[in-house]
Amino acid sequence: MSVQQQVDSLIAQVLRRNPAEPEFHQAVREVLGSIGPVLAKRPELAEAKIIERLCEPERQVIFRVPWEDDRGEVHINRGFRVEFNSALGPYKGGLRFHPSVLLGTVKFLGFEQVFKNALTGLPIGGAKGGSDFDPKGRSDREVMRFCQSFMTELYRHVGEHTDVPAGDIGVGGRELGYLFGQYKRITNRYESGVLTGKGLAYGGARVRTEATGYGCAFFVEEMLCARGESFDSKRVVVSGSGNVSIYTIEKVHQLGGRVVACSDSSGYVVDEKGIDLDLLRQIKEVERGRIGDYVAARPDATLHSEGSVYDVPCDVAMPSATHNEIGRAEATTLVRNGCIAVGEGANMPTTPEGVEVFLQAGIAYGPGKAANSGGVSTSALEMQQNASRDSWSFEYSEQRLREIMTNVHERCRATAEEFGMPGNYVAGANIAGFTRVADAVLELGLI
Ligand code: NDP
Ligand code: 2IT
Repeated sequence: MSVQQQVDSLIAQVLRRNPAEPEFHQAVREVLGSIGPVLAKRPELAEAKIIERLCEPERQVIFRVPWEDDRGEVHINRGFRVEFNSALGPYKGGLRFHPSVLLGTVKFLGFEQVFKNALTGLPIGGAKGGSDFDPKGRSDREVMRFCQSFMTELYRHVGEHTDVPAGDIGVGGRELGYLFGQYKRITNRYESGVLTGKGLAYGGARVRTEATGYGCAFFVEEMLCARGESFDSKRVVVSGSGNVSIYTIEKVHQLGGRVVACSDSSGYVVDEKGIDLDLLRQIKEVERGRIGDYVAARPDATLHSEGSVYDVPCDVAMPSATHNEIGRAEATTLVRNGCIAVGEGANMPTTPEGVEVFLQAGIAYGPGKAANSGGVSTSALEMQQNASRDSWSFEYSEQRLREIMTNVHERCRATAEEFGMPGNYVAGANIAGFTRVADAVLELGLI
């Protein structure tokens, strides 16, 4: 069988064994689509069934999460934790609370996380979890009751040496606080290392909150620099207006770019003077409001509820909301409007058709598993600080993050070049991540 036939047959097997999980299929196709050259060089990987092992989670936990709202009505949600691979370290990855969450969503994110975490070079395995709970419009007390119920089951499966969750969509500082409080209460252990993204008051690490957005900006800066460019005076469009978006905007502004648009699920705003970050943070972090509130306070800005944020002409696009937000049409518009770089703060925000448009156009395209790896990397730094009961300064933590992003960029760049695809960060990230985790799996024997 040729390598291509081997890959096709492996993909067909994943599709057959995991029906009705389109995002998981997409993520598997994306990684397997890049690793043919490695399989050709190293037949021992296929012999040891490394791909089959990487496509099968080590453990999948699904549980009922009952809770009561402020009016006394009972709700039943579903909780997930997919522990994908622990060859490189304890399972590590975020929790997503969003009504769209299904098992296939969590599997795609967990699969992606394995290779992302491997790419960072840090000692962390891959996992993801979450629930179809919708925190939007819920009171703090409702969110607390939900988190307590969620942790009442999850606590059995996590631990500083076992599985270390963090935040993702719908899970930020507030939720992690409630989750940690309940874990501590049930286990009677002050085990800081069981979660990352914690508040600074109870064992959190400086820069973790900012890390994904900052790291993505650093990664894009590296890609621009490799082409003799910089953020200086660049027009930037960021999708979303949550944790990743806010700190992407902050760092892009510090690096000399101007973010002219951002969004949420209700629409997007354009502010030619540059997004006012203090205002955005007040609306999103403090008031938990909608993007339209921004325009009410900034008369020069405009609100758009039709079309896409990618209709706004820009030099750099940084998708930071959710998966599959950029299809062929959005990618084509971006390229046509002169976009030269895309850095993915979100996980899998671009469809395969969109990726093809970017690669064909030859723009600098940084896929999520490379560009957004600053978040989980800083989580690993939080684990390191917790294990040594230490707490680093903001400056030192940011410097570590910057070094990590430079290294991730260099690993992707050099790997793409080694395999004859210079400038292709998709191939570079997938091959480098895959090789590191595959080598570890091989050495651990048949487990
Ligand atoms: P938040 O919950 O803080 O923000 C999410 C943002 O994306 C909101 O503006 C939200 O709008 C928007 N959004 C979410 N789902 C949809 C949807 N289905 N359609 C349109 N807009 C949507 O999440 P984060 O900022 O933490 O996460 C954003 C992305 O970054 C995700 O893809 C996540 O997986 C990825 N990521 C996060 C990391 C982290 O450390 N937090 C690390 C690496 C990647 P609305 O409020 O209207 O729903
Ligand atoms: O997708 C991701 O990398 C995250 N949501 C962060 C995971 C983590 O463990 O910090």
